Amino acid sequence: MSIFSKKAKQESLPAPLLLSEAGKVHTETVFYTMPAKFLVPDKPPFWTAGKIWLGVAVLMAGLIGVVYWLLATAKLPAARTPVVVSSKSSDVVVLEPSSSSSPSSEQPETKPVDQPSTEAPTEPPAVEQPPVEIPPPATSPSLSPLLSSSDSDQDGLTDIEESLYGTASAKVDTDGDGYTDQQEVLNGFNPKDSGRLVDSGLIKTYTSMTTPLFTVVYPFSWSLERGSDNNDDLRFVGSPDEFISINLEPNNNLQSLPDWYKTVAPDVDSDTLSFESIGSHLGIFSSDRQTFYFIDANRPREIFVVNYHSGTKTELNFRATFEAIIRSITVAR
Ligand SMILES: [Ca+2]
Ligand SMILES: [Ca+2]
Repeated sequence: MSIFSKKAKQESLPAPLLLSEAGKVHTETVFYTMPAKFLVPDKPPFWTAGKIWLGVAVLMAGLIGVVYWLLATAKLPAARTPVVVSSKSSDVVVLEPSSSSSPSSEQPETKPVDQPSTEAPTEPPAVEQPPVEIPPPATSPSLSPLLSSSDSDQDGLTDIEESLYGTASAKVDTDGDGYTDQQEVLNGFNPKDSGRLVDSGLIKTYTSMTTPLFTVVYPFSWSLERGSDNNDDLRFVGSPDEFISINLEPNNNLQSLPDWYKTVAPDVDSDTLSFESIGSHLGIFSSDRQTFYFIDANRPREIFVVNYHSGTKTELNFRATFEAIIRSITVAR
């Protein structure tokens, strides 16, 4: 067979069959040429991408515009409302009736209420206790001294004091030594027997907590109360209604007793003040004679204030004992 015959035979044969890797048979694809006018330009991908980008840009611009519009419309009501209210006279009129009670004044009213309520808890503690501690001087000069209770033998010791010291309420001089019972008690002697009162067992001695030390005696059966462990605020309690107190008031400026006294009782006429000697102490009595003030040379920066608290009593049971306590105060050098 010649070459030409073989070639012709191949041209007449149908498209050859091809075997894929899997062994399946399929027909080879045949491409045909088309006229140029029907051909798609070479730049379709480029134009397609451009259109996409343009579309995306338009869409984004639209979205931005929508978002901006939404935000603008959302803010407008809140921002414009007050403007409209203030501009509309009708709205102002509506507000005025409610403000007839002056809304601007209502708000201030609520605030002050809140402020006092917050200040209230801090203010109540402001309780003035100093006046309670200040010994009651003779703020009313017209106060007249209370009388003493029954004194059967008229020796200056009430019947109650006679029993306190164990003396005879019917005898002026119980031990018959020539001195009355009152004289002996006031001067520190035993009214029942010879010797000193301090050795009789009828009294007790208190020694101060502060210096310079001072001592004071008081009836043995009385109780002692102290203000605190660090000071010498003392109370010698004779009965539920009666006690005698000792307080030391500061006198840092070393004022004279009358000058200091006037600072405590400014209403008192200084002309009515007179010094009296109670034992070795030169001091001033209040007009009711239930408070005695004196300065001891060994503690010049303090005022001794000895007070007889009689409570609701209308007569005094322990006036001699009150004076005896003042006399017994002794300050160490
Ligand atoms: Ca008496
Ligand atoms: Ca006597």
